[in-house]
Amino acid sequence: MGRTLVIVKPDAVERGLVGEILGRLERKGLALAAAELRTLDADTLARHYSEHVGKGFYEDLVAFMSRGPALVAVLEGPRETWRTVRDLMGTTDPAAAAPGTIRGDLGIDLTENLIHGSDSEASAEREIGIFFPGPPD
Ligand code: 3AN
Repeated sequence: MGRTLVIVKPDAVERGLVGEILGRLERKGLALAAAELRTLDADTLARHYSEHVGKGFYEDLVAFMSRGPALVAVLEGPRETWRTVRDLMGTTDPAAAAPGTIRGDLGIDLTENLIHGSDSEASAEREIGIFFPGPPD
């Protein structure tokens, strides 16, 4: 069993795409293990995006990610769930993401790219710990 962290970002919530995006993950066969609509604060985002702190786009990224509620969720699947989610998401820049992926079908902007998914097993466990601290169910 593999778990990963997903954030349906504020742009997707504003556009009414939460159901579309979670639906794609669920139709693939992944299961929701936890989910909550939350407005993310700067401290939480600095932990989550620690590798991007100080980069040119970081301030814009935090302003965007905290401007309204996001849907934070844990998805479960049989194995390497993080990779399954990343494949369904498409590449970081929606303008270049393949048709058939979430970003390729639904987005065009590099910062407002709809969804976050952990990029490794280790990232998934680290990020789940940030957003859903406490013992696992
Ligand atoms: P991904 O979300 O595909 O894992 P990361 O972790 O490299 O991509 O980047 C985190 C977020 O930072 C992206 N989802 C995007 O919103 C934003 N981002 C990344 N690179 C850039 C960039 N060059 N310019 C603007 N925003 C960026």
